Amino acid sequence: TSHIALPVGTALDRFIKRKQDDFPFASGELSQLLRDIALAGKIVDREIRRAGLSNLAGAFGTQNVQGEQQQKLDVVANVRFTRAFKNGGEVCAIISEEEEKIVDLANPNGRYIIAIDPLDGSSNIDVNVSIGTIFSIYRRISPVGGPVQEEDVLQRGTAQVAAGYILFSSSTMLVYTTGNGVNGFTYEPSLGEFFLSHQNMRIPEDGGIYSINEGSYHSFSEPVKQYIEECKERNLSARYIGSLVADFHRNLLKGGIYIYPATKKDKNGKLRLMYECNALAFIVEQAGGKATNGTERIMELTPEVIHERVPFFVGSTKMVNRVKELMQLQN
Ligand code: AHM
Ligand code: MG
Repeated sequence: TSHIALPVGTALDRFIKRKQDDFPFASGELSQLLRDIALAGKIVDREIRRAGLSNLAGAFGTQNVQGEQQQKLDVVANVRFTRAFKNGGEVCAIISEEEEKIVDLANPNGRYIIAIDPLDGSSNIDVNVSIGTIFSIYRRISPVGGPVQEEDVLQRGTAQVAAGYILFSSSTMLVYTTGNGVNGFTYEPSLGEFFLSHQNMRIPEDGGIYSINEGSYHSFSEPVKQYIEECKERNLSARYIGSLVADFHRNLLKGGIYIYPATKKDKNGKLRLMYECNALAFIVEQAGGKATNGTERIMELTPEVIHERVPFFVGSTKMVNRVKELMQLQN
């Protein structure tokens, strides 16, 4: 990371450049890749902002690979990000929540792999609620020049070289880490630039918010139920937008825990290890928090399939530790 702390208000491009200057022997590909993501993010932001007017929102009539209704903006976002990675040339393959299989970008010299949920929380689009993009960046394992292998995309979260999210809300923000802390940038649409607004983000060690879809209470395991009861006894605030990036972002700033546990119906919960959990786990750890599936650290899980789901407990260290303790007592 830079030896000089960059001031709030620094433009994203300059920020990335200054960080790059600290690694004179690095190729600069990762920096370029982050710029590509920011640019695609701006394009998606534009599509979202005009969605209501241009009749873009609404069911697209097809379903994504998880069998859910796919909204038109998901498709748009998927196309925009894919195109940015294809044209940028640094990425050889993508795995996306919107694609059943690995997408080989025919950039055989690309040294990076992307795992992305192009637009998470898409059921919220029609009702004008915040949505987000989540991404992880990995270095490919197989030799450059050859075909992409499964081992390239099925890496553990600990292998991420960078991860981030874009939150499309009352303002649009890009938050990312390259393993040296977390920084947040706010988009200024009239200038078309992201500016550093949240320097070296840290999640409070303990928090006053718990976020879970409590409607499914009766299908949670006993330790999860017990943890919820404890939250109530402590008079914590219940906050659940139902849009992962927005719920995560609020808890990151204010301190709290987000839980999507196993339910009777979904033994592994709902969220995807590769597109949602690993990236947020990397960010939360870099901000001083924790992420677990109840027993193990999210980033140490070995993925078996690209669309794998996993129970997810993420947020302030004390809160995650407590729910983990309850889970372990039961086992
Ligand atoms: P999606 O990837 O299909 O958009 O679903 C993920 C979303 C998350 O944003 C959110 O946290 C969760 O699903 C909400 O699920 P539920 O409605 O079951 O509480
Ligand atoms: Mg999603």
